[in-house]
Amino acid sequence: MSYVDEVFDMVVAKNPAQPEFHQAVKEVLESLRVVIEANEEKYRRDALLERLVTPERQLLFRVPWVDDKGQVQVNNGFRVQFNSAIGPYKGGLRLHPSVNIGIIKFLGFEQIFKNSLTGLPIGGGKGGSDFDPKGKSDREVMAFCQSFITELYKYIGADTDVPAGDIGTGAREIGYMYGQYKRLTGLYEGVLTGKGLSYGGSLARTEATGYGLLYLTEEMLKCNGRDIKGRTVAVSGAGNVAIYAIQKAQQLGAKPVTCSDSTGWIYDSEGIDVALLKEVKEVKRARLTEYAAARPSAQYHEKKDGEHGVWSVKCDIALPCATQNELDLEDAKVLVANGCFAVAEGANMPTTMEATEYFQANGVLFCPGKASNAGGVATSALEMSQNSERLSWTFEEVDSKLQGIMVNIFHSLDEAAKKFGCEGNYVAGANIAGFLKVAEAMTAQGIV
Ligand code: NDP
Ligand code: 2IT
Repeated sequence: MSYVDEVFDMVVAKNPAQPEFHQAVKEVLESLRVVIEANEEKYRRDALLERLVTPERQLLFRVPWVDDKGQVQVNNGFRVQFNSAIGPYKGGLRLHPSVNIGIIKFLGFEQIFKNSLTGLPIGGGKGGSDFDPKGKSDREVMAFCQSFITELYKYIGADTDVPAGDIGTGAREIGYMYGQYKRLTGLYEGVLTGKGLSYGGSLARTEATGYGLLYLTEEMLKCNGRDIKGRTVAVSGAGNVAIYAIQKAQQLGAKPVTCSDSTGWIYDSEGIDVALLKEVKEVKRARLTEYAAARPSAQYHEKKDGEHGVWSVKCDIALPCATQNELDLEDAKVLVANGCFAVAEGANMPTTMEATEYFQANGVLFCPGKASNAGGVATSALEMSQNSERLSWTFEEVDSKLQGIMVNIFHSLDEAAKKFGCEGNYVAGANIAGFLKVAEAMTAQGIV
Protein backbone atom coordinates (compact mmCIF):
# COMPACT_ATOMS: atom_id res chain seq x y z
CA MET A 1 0.00 0.00 0.00
CA SER A 2 1.29 3.51 -0.73
CA TYR A 3 2.45 5.70 2.16
CA VAL A 4 -0.39 8.16 1.53
CA ASP A 5 -3.05 5.40 1.69
CA GLU A 6 -1.50 3.90 4.83
CA VAL A 7 -1.56 7.25 6.62
CA PHE A 8 -5.12 7.98 5.54
CA ASP A 9 -6.31 4.57 6.85
CA MET A 10 -4.49 5.28 10.11
CA VAL A 11 -6.26 8.65 10.44
CA VAL A 12 -9.69 7.02 9.98
CA ALA A 13 -8.88 4.22 12.44
CA LYS A 14 -7.43 6.51 15.12
CA ASN A 15 -10.03 9.28 14.81
CA PRO A 16 -13.39 7.50 14.58
CA ALA A 17 -16.61 9.45 13.95
CA GLN A 18 -14.81 12.58 12.70
CA PRO A 19 -15.98 12.69 9.05
CA GLU A 20 -15.02 16.34 8.43
CA PHE A 21 -11.47 15.69 9.67
CA HIS A 22 -11.20 12.61 7.43
CA GLN A 23 -12.47 14.68 4.47
CA ALA A 24 -9.94 17.47 5.01
CA VAL A 25 -7.05 15.02 5.40
CA LYS A 26 -8.11 13.01 2.34
CA GLU A 27 -8.23 16.05 0.10
CA VAL A 28 -4.77 17.17 1.18
CA LEU A 29 -3.11 13.74 1.05
CA GLU A 30 -4.57 12.95 -2.39
CA SER A 31 -3.05 16.18 -3.76
CA LEU A 32 0.30 15.44 -2.16
CA ARG A 33 0.65 11.96 -3.69
CA VAL A 34 3.05 13.14 -6.40
CA VAL A 35 5.28 15.03 -3.94
CA ILE A 36 5.24 12.25 -1.34
CA GLU A 37 6.05 9.53 -3.87
CA ALA A 38 9.12 11.46 -5.00
CA ASN A 39 10.46 11.56 -1.41
CA GLU A 40 8.77 8.49 0.02
CA GLU A 41 11.74 6.83 1.72
CA LYS A 42 12.78 9.93 3.60
CA TYR A 43 9.28 11.00 4.58
CA ARG A 44 8.45 7.48 5.77
CA ARG A 45 11.60 7.21 7.89
CA ASP A 46 10.81 10.58 9.49
CA ALA A 47 7.08 9.69 9.87
CA LEU A 48 6.49 13.10 8.38
CA LEU A 49 2.87 12.47 7.38
CA GLU A 50 1.99 10.78 10.68
CA ARG A 51 3.31 13.85 12.48
CA LEU A 52 1.53 16.22 10.07
CA VAL A 53 -1.91 14.65 10.69
CA THR A 54 -1.45 14.39 14.48
CA PRO A 55 -2.03 17.61 16.44
CA GLU A 56 0.86 18.71 18.62
CA ARG A 57 -1.62 19.27 21.45
CA GLN A 58 -5.42 19.07 21.95
CA LEU A 59 -7.13 20.87 24.81
CA LEU A 60 -10.66 19.85 25.86
CA PHE A 61 -12.20 21.64 28.80
CA ARG A 62 -15.38 22.44 30.73
CA VAL A 63 -16.87 25.92 30.37
CA PRO A 64 -19.40 26.60 33.17
CA TRP A 65 -21.30 29.91 33.22
CA VAL A 66 -24.47 31.33 34.75
CA ASP A 67 -27.40 32.36 32.53
CA ASP A 68 -29.77 35.29 33.15
CA LYS A 69 -32.17 33.09 35.14
CA GLY A 70 -29.43 32.08 37.56
CA GLN A 71 -29.12 28.61 36.02
CA VAL A 72 -25.63 27.17 35.57
CA GLN A 73 -24.90 26.10 31.98
CA VAL A 74 -22.00 23.88 30.89
CA ASN A 75 -20.37 23.92 27.45
CA ASN A 76 -17.44 22.06 25.93
CA GLY A 77 -14.35 24.13 25.14
CA PHE A 78 -11.70 23.14 22.57
CA ARG A 79 -8.32 24.33 21.33
CA VAL A 80 -6.30 22.22 18.92
CA GLN A 81 -2.68 23.37 18.59
CA PHE A 82 -1.99 21.52 15.38
CA ASN A 83 1.37 22.54 14.00
CA SER A 84 3.93 25.15 15.06
CA ALA A 85 6.67 24.41 12.52
CA ILE A 86 6.54 27.85 10.89
CA GLY A 87 5.23 30.05 13.71
CA PRO A 88 3.00 30.30 16.79
CA TYR A 89 -0.35 28.50 16.50
CA LYS A 90 -2.84 30.80 14.77
CA GLY A 91 -6.51 30.31 13.97
CA GLY A 92 -10.00 31.27 14.98
CA LEU A 93 -12.49 30.24 17.67
CA ARG A 94 -15.83 28.90 16.42
CA LEU A 95 -18.89 29.28 18.65
CA HIS A 96 -21.73 27.16 17.22
CA PRO A 97 -23.84 24.27 18.59
CA SER A 98 -22.41 21.95 15.89
CA VAL A 99 -18.84 22.29 17.21
CA ASN A 100 -17.10 19.08 18.30
CA ILE A 101 -13.48 17.91 18.32
CA GLY A 102 -13.70 16.53 14.75
CA ILE A 103 -14.85 19.91 13.38
CA ILE A 104 -12.08 21.73 15.25
CA LYS A 105 -9.48 19.25 13.97
CA PHE A 106 -10.61 19.66 10.35
CA LEU A 107 -10.40 23.43 10.70
CA GLY A 108 -7.02 23.28 12.47
CA PHE A 109 -5.61 20.96 9.81
CA GLU A 110 -6.74 23.26 6.97
CA GLN A 111 -5.27 26.20 8.86
CA ILE A 112 -1.73 24.74 8.71
CA PHE A 113 -1.62 24.96 4.91
CA LYS A 114 -3.58 28.22 4.68
CA ASN A 115 -1.23 29.96 7.08
CA SER A 116 1.77 28.62 5.19
CA LEU A 117 0.36 30.00 1.91
CA THR A 118 0.18 33.52 3.36
CA GLY A 119 3.99 33.58 3.45
CA LEU A 120 3.80 34.89 7.04
CA PRO A 121 5.26 33.16 10.14
CA ILE A 122 2.12 31.54 11.60
CA GLY A 123 1.46 27.90 12.54
CA GLY A 124 -1.93 26.18 12.49
CA GLY A 125 -4.52 26.00 15.28
CA LYS A 126 -8.26 26.25 15.87
CA GLY A 127 -10.66 26.25 18.79
CA GLY A 128 -14.15 27.01 19.92
CA SER A 129 -17.15 25.69 21.77
CA ASP A 130 -20.63 24.25 21.28
CA PHE A 131 -21.93 27.45 22.97
CA ASP A 132 -24.54 29.21 20.80
CA PRO A 133 -24.32 33.02 21.05
CA LYS A 134 -27.64 33.36 19.21
CA GLY A 135 -30.45 34.62 21.40
CA LYS A 136 -28.13 35.19 24.39
CA SER A 137 -27.93 38.50 26.20
CA ASP A 138 -24.67 40.48 26.16
CA ARG A 139 -24.17 39.55 29.80
CA GLU A 140 -24.57 35.85 29.05
CA VAL A 141 -22.09 36.08 26.16
CA MET A 142 -19.65 37.88 28.48
CA ALA A 143 -20.08 35.23 31.19
CA PHE A 144 -19.34 32.48 28.69
CA CYS A 145 -16.32 34.28 27.18
CA GLN A 146 -14.82 35.00 30.61
CA SER A 147 -15.20 31.37 31.68
CA PHE A 148 -13.77 30.11 28.36
CA ILE A 149 -10.65 32.28 28.74
CA THR A 150 -10.27 31.48 32.44
CA GLU A 151 -9.24 27.99 31.29
CA LEU A 152 -7.66 28.78 27.91
CA TYR A 153 -5.42 31.65 29.09
CA LYS A 154 -2.91 29.14 30.47
CA TYR A 155 -2.13 27.85 26.99
CA ILE A 156 -2.15 30.95 24.76
CA GLY A 157 0.06 34.03 24.39
CA ALA A 158 1.35 36.51 21.81
CA ASP A 159 4.29 34.21 20.93
CA THR A 160 2.67 30.82 21.55
CA ASP A 161 -0.92 30.68 20.32
CA VAL A 162 -3.03 33.58 19.04
CA PRO A 163 -6.78 32.87 18.58
CA ALA A 164 -9.20 35.07 16.60
CA GLY A 165 -12.78 35.09 15.29
CA ASP A 166 -14.71 32.53 13.24
CA ILE A 167 -18.40 31.58 13.05
CA GLY A 168 -20.16 33.11 16.07
CA THR A 169 -17.05 34.91 17.32
CA GLY A 170 -16.91 38.56 16.29
CA ALA A 171 -15.68 41.83 17.79
CA ARG A 172 -17.96 41.56 20.86
CA GLU A 173 -16.68 38.11 21.87
CA ILE A 174 -13.02 38.98 21.19
CA GLY A 175 -13.40 42.07 23.40
CA TYR A 176 -14.73 40.08 26.37
CA MET A 177 -12.03 37.43 25.93
CA TYR A 178 -9.25 40.03 25.68
CA GLY A 179 -10.43 41.77 28.85
CA GLN A 180 -10.44 38.53 30.81
CA TYR A 181 -6.99 37.49 29.50
CA LYS A 182 -5.56 40.84 30.54
CA ARG A 183 -7.17 40.62 33.96
CA LEU A 184 -5.81 37.13 34.60
CA THR A 185 -2.28 37.66 33.28
CA GLY A 186 -1.70 41.39 33.66
CA LEU A 187 -0.33 41.37 30.11
CA TYR A 188 -1.34 43.91 27.48
CA GLU A 189 -0.20 41.90 24.48
CA GLY A 190 -1.41 40.76 21.07
CA VAL A 191 -2.80 37.45 22.32
CA LEU A 192 -5.95 37.69 20.18
CA THR A 193 -6.57 39.23 16.78
CA GLY A 194 -9.71 40.83 15.45
CA LYS A 195 -9.55 43.21 18.42
CA GLY A 196 -11.40 46.54 18.48
CA LEU A 197 -9.52 49.52 17.05
CA SER A 198 -9.33 51.24 20.46
CA TYR A 199 -7.31 48.41 22.05
CA GLY A 200 -4.85 47.12 19.45
CA GLY A 201 -7.00 45.93 16.56
CA SER A 202 -5.93 46.44 12.96
CA LEU A 203 -7.76 48.54 10.42
CA ALA A 204 -9.11 46.33 7.60
CA ARG A 205 -9.18 43.12 9.70
CA THR A 206 -13.00 43.19 9.72
CA GLU A 207 -13.10 43.43 5.94
CA ALA A 208 -10.06 41.24 5.26
CA THR A 209 -11.50 37.78 4.56
CA GLY A 210 -14.21 39.01 2.18
CA TYR A 211 -11.97 41.58 0.49
CA GLY A 212 -9.15 39.05 0.16
CA LEU A 213 -11.53 36.54 -1.42
CA LEU A 214 -12.36 39.05 -4.14
CA TYR A 215 -8.73 40.10 -4.67
CA LEU A 216 -7.83 36.48 -5.30
CA THR A 217 -10.90 35.84 -7.47
CA GLU A 218 -10.08 38.88 -9.59
CA GLU A 219 -6.50 37.65 -10.11
CA MET A 220 -7.66 34.10 -10.92
CA LEU A 221 -10.06 35.45 -13.54
CA LYS A 222 -7.47 37.83 -14.97
CA CYS A 223 -4.90 35.05 -15.38
CA ASN A 224 -7.52 33.00 -17.21
CA GLY A 225 -8.44 35.78 -19.63
CA ARG A 226 -11.65 36.85 -17.89
CA ASP A 227 -12.82 40.05 -16.23
CA ILE A 228 -14.80 40.31 -12.99
CA LYS A 229 -16.55 43.51 -14.05
CA GLY A 230 -20.23 43.12 -14.91
CA ARG A 231 -20.42 39.52 -13.63
CA THR A 232 -23.36 38.21 -11.62
CA VAL A 233 -22.25 36.67 -8.33
CA ALA A 234 -24.07 34.22 -6.03
CA VAL A 235 -22.92 34.48 -2.42
CA SER A 236 -24.01 32.28 0.50
CA GLY A 237 -23.84 33.34 4.14
CA ALA A 238 -24.65 36.71 5.66
CA GLY A 239 -21.88 36.96 8.24
CA ASN A 240 -18.48 38.58 8.36
CA VAL A 241 -17.04 36.88 5.28
CA ALA A 242 -20.17 37.18 3.09
CA ILE A 243 -20.86 40.85 3.88
CA TYR A 244 -17.40 42.09 2.93
CA ALA A 245 -17.19 39.76 -0.08
CA ILE A 246 -20.40 41.35 -1.35
CA GLN A 247 -19.05 44.84 -0.67
CA LYS A 248 -15.76 44.28 -2.50
CA ALA A 249 -17.49 42.49 -5.41
CA GLN A 250 -19.57 45.64 -5.90
CA GLN A 251 -16.50 47.87 -5.69
CA LEU A 252 -14.92 45.78 -8.46
CA GLY A 253 -17.97 46.27 -10.67
CA ALA A 254 -19.64 42.88 -10.20
CA LYS A 255 -23.24 42.32 -9.12
CA PRO A 256 -23.83 40.05 -6.10
CA VAL A 257 -27.51 39.07 -6.04
CA THR A 258 -27.83 36.57 -3.17
CA CYS A 259 -27.01 35.93 0.49
CA SER A 260 -28.26 33.41 3.06
CA ASP A 261 -28.36 32.45 6.71
CA SER A 262 -29.16 29.21 8.49
CA THR A 263 -32.93 29.57 7.96
CA GLY A 264 -33.38 31.18 4.55
CA TRP A 265 -31.95 33.06 1.58
CA ILE A 266 -32.38 36.24 -0.43
CA TYR A 267 -32.46 36.87 -4.16
CA ASP A 268 -32.22 40.59 -4.84
CA SER A 269 -32.58 41.40 -8.54
CA GLU A 270 -31.15 44.92 -8.00
CA GLY A 271 -28.05 43.58 -6.28
CA ILE A 272 -27.58 43.24 -2.50
CA ASP A 273 -27.87 46.49 -0.52
CA VAL A 274 -24.79 46.18 1.74
CA ALA A 275 -25.76 48.99 4.11
CA LEU A 276 -29.12 47.32 4.76
CA LEU A 277 -27.54 43.87 5.13
CA LYS A 278 -25.07 45.26 7.69
CA GLU A 279 -27.88 46.93 9.61
CA VAL A 280 -29.89 43.68 9.75
CA LYS A 281 -26.97 41.35 10.55
CA GLU A 282 -24.28 43.39 12.33
CA VAL A 283 -26.44 45.83 14.28
CA LYS A 284 -29.80 44.13 14.89
CA ARG A 285 -28.49 40.52 14.71
CA ALA A 286 -31.83 39.74 13.01
CA ARG A 287 -33.10 37.29 10.35
CA LEU A 288 -32.96 37.95 6.60
CA THR A 289 -36.74 38.33 6.57
CA GLU A 290 -36.03 41.86 7.85
CA TYR A 291 -33.86 42.55 4.80
CA ALA A 292 -36.67 41.41 2.48
CA ALA A 293 -39.24 43.48 4.37
CA ALA A 294 -37.20 46.65 3.80
CA ARG A 295 -36.26 46.02 0.15
CA PRO A 296 -38.91 45.76 -2.62
CA SER A 297 -36.50 44.14 -5.13
CA ALA A 298 -35.68 41.25 -2.74
CA GLN A 299 -37.37 37.87 -2.54
CA TYR A 300 -36.99 35.83 0.67
CA HIS A 301 -37.05 32.01 0.50
CA GLU A 302 -37.17 29.65 3.47
CA LYS A 303 -34.36 27.09 3.46
CA LYS A 304 -35.74 23.69 2.36
CA ASP A 305 -34.06 20.29 2.23
CA GLY A 306 -33.52 19.05 -1.31
CA GLU A 307 -33.65 22.55 -2.82
CA HIS A 308 -30.57 24.39 -4.07
CA GLY A 309 -31.02 27.75 -2.30
CA VAL A 310 -28.68 30.46 -3.57
CA TRP A 311 -27.06 27.98 -5.99
CA SER A 312 -30.30 27.80 -8.01
CA VAL A 313 -29.82 31.43 -9.11
CA LYS A 314 -28.18 31.97 -12.51
CA CYS A 315 -24.70 33.39 -11.95
CA ASP A 316 -21.20 33.62 -13.45
CA ILE A 317 -19.30 33.30 -10.16
CA ALA A 318 -20.23 31.43 -6.95
CA LEU A 319 -18.74 32.36 -3.58
CA PRO A 320 -19.75 29.98 -0.76
CA CYS A 321 -19.19 31.96 2.46
CA ALA A 322 -21.28 30.19 5.15
CA THR A 323 -20.06 26.81 6.39
CA GLN A 324 -18.60 23.37 5.54
CA ASN A 325 -20.26 21.10 2.95
CA GLU A 326 -22.93 23.65 2.05
CA LEU A 327 -22.43 23.10 -1.71
CA ASP A 328 -22.92 19.50 -2.86
CA LEU A 329 -22.80 17.65 -6.17
CA GLU A 330 -26.42 18.43 -7.07
CA ASP A 331 -25.83 22.15 -6.38
CA ALA A 332 -22.70 22.01 -8.55
CA LYS A 333 -24.68 20.50 -11.44
CA VAL A 334 -27.23 23.33 -11.25
CA LEU A 335 -24.48 25.98 -11.16
CA VAL A 336 -22.67 24.50 -14.16
CA ALA A 337 -25.92 24.11 -16.12
CA ASN A 338 -26.61 27.80 -15.45
CA GLY A 339 -23.24 28.88 -16.86
CA CYS A 340 -21.22 29.46 -13.66
CA PHE A 341 -17.53 29.47 -14.66
CA ALA A 342 -15.71 30.29 -11.40
CA VAL A 343 -16.04 29.23 -7.75
CA ALA A 344 -13.90 30.60 -4.92
CA GLU A 345 -14.47 29.43 -1.36
CA GLY A 346 -14.89 32.08 1.34
CA ALA A 347 -15.84 29.52 3.98
CA ASN A 348 -13.69 26.59 5.08
CA MET A 349 -14.38 23.45 3.00
CA PRO A 350 -17.88 24.58 1.87
CA THR A 351 -17.75 22.41 -1.27
CA THR A 352 -18.01 18.62 -0.96
CA MET A 353 -15.29 16.57 -2.67
CA GLU A 354 -17.75 15.27 -5.30
CA ALA A 355 -18.86 18.83 -6.13
CA THR A 356 -15.24 20.00 -6.37
CA GLU A 357 -14.41 17.18 -8.77
CA TYR A 358 -17.50 18.00 -10.85
CA PHE A 359 -16.45 21.66 -11.15
CA GLN A 360 -12.93 20.67 -12.16
CA ALA A 361 -14.18 18.10 -14.69
CA ASN A 362 -16.41 20.76 -16.25
CA GLY A 363 -13.73 23.41 -16.67
CA VAL A 364 -14.92 25.65 -13.82
CA LEU A 365 -12.11 27.69 -12.24
CA PHE A 366 -12.10 26.46 -8.64
CA CYS A 367 -10.11 27.97 -5.77
CA PRO A 368 -10.13 26.18 -2.36
CA GLY A 369 -10.78 28.10 0.84
CA LYS A 370 -7.33 27.53 2.28
CA ALA A 371 -6.10 29.88 -0.45
CA SER A 372 -9.06 32.13 -1.21
CA ASN A 373 -10.11 32.88 2.39
CA ALA A 374 -6.54 33.31 3.68
CA GLY A 375 -6.89 37.11 3.72
CA GLY A 376 -8.46 36.99 7.19
CA VAL A 377 -5.65 35.17 8.90
CA ALA A 378 -3.03 37.06 6.84
CA THR A 379 -4.41 40.34 8.17
CA SER A 380 -4.46 38.83 11.65
CA ALA A 381 -0.73 38.25 11.21
CA LEU A 382 -0.40 41.91 10.18
CA GLU A 383 -2.28 42.82 13.39
CA MET A 384 0.30 40.77 15.34
CA SER A 385 3.11 42.69 13.62
CA GLN A 386 1.51 46.04 14.52
CA ASN A 387 1.04 44.91 18.14
CA SER A 388 4.70 43.84 18.37
CA GLU A 389 5.99 47.16 17.10
CA ARG A 390 3.28 49.08 19.05
CA LEU A 391 2.23 50.98 15.96
CA SER A 392 -0.95 51.14 13.88
CA TRP A 393 -0.88 51.18 10.11
CA THR A 394 -3.42 53.04 7.97
CA PHE A 395 -6.31 51.28 6.29
CA GLU A 396 -4.66 51.79 2.90
CA GLU A 397 -1.38 50.29 4.12
CA VAL A 398 -3.03 47.14 5.47
CA ASP A 399 -5.39 46.81 2.51
CA SER A 400 -2.57 47.11 -0.03
CA LYS A 401 -0.49 44.49 1.85
CA LEU A 402 -3.57 42.23 1.87
CA GLN A 403 -4.01 42.70 -1.86
CA GLY A 404 -0.34 41.82 -2.49
CA ILE A 405 -0.61 38.72 -0.31
CA MET A 406 -3.72 37.43 -2.13
CA VAL A 407 -2.17 37.98 -5.57
CA ASN A 408 0.99 36.15 -4.40
CA ILE A 409 -1.07 33.27 -3.03
CA PHE A 410 -2.80 32.81 -6.37
CA HIS A 411 0.52 32.76 -8.21
CA SER A 412 2.11 30.32 -5.78
CA LEU A 413 -0.70 27.82 -6.27
CA ASP A 414 -0.79 28.36 -10.00
CA GLU A 415 2.97 27.76 -10.23
CA ALA A 416 2.92 24.72 -7.93
CA ALA A 417 0.13 23.18 -10.02
CA LYS A 418 2.14 23.73 -13.21
CA LYS A 419 5.38 22.44 -11.69
CA PHE A 420 3.78 19.21 -10.48
CA GLY A 421 1.95 18.44 -13.71
CA CYS A 422 -1.60 19.48 -12.84
CA GLU A 423 -1.96 22.92 -14.42
CA GLY A 424 -5.20 24.69 -13.50
CA ASN A 425 -5.85 22.38 -10.52
CA TYR A 426 -5.71 25.01 -7.80
CA VAL A 427 -6.72 22.52 -5.10
CA ALA A 428 -3.57 20.49 -5.74
CA GLY A 429 -1.53 23.69 -6.16
CA ALA A 430 -2.66 25.06 -2.79
CA ASN A 431 -2.06 21.82 -0.93
CA ILE A 432 1.38 21.28 -2.47
CA ALA A 433 2.59 24.88 -2.04
CA GLY A 434 1.29 25.02 1.55
CA PHE A 435 2.79 21.64 2.42
CA LEU A 436 6.30 22.16 1.02
CA LYS A 437 7.17 25.03 3.37
CA VAL A 438 5.80 23.23 6.44
CA ALA A 439 7.57 19.97 5.49
CA GLU A 440 10.87 21.77 5.06
CA ALA A 441 10.53 23.49 8.44
CA MET A 442 9.54 20.24 10.16
CA THR A 443 12.48 18.43 8.62
CA ALA A 444 14.94 21.19 9.58
CA GLN A 445 13.75 21.16 13.20
CA GLY A 446 14.28 17.42 13.71
CA ILE A 447 11.98 14.90 15.31
CA VAL A 448 9.74 17.02 17.55
P1 NDP B 1 -20.34 34.48 10.87
O1 NDP B 1 -20.74 33.86 12.14
O2 NDP B 1 -20.06 35.93 10.82
O3 NDP B 1 -21.39 34.14 9.73
C1 NDP B 1 -21.70 32.83 9.38
C2 NDP B 1 -22.82 32.86 8.37
O4 NDP B 1 -23.04 31.55 7.86
C3 NDP B 1 -24.13 33.32 8.97
O5 NDP B 1 -24.88 33.98 7.99
C4 NDP B 1 -24.78 32.00 9.37
O6 NDP B 1 -26.19 32.07 9.47
C5 NDP B 1 -24.35 31.13 8.23
N1 NDP B 1 -24.28 29.74 8.69
C6 NDP B 1 -23.55 29.25 9.70
N2 NDP B 1 -23.76 27.95 9.88
C7 NDP B 1 -24.66 27.62 8.96
C8 NDP B 1 -25.27 26.41 8.63
N3 NDP B 1 -25.03 25.28 9.29
N4 NDP B 1 -26.14 26.42 7.58
C9 NDP B 1 -26.39 27.58 6.89
N5 NDP B 1 -25.83 28.76 7.18
C10 NDP B 1 -24.98 28.78 8.19
O7 NDP B 1 -19.04 33.65 10.39
P2 NDP B 1 -17.95 34.06 9.33
O8 NDP B 1 -18.55 34.85 8.22
O9 NDP B 1 -16.78 34.60 10.06
O10 NDP B 1 -17.50 32.63 8.78
C11 NDP B 1 -18.11 32.03 7.63
C12 NDP B 1 -17.16 30.95 7.09
O11 NDP B 1 -15.92 31.56 6.72
C13 NDP B 1 -16.80 29.82 8.05
O12 NDP B 1 -16.59 28.64 7.32
C14 NDP B 1 -15.46 30.29 8.63
O13 NDP B 1 -14.71 29.21 9.13
C15 NDP B 1 -14.84 30.90 7.38
N6 NDP B 1 -13.75 31.87 7.59
C16 NDP B 1 -13.90 32.95 8.40
C17 NDP B 1 -12.88 33.86 8.54
C18 NDP B 1 -13.02 35.10 9.34
O14 NDP B 1 -12.07 35.89 9.37
N7 NDP B 1 -14.12 35.36 10.00
C19 NDP B 1 -11.59 33.66 7.85
C20 NDP B 1 -11.57 32.54 6.95
C21 NDP B 1 -12.62 31.68 6.86
P3 NDP B 1 -26.88 32.37 10.90
O15 NDP B 1 -26.66 33.84 11.14
O16 NDP B 1 -28.30 32.01 10.71
O17 NDP B 1 -26.17 31.50 11.88
O1 2IT C 1 -10.53 30.29 9.20
C1 2IT C 1 -9.81 31.28 9.41
O2 2IT C 1 -8.78 31.49 8.76
C2 2IT C 1 -10.22 32.24 10.44
N1 2IT C 1 -11.27 32.06 11.05
C3 2IT C 1 -9.35 33.42 10.77
C4 2IT C 1 -8.26 33.03 11.71
C5 2IT C 1 -7.41 34.15 12.24
O3 2IT C 1 -6.54 33.83 13.06
O4 2IT C 1 -7.58 35.31 11.86
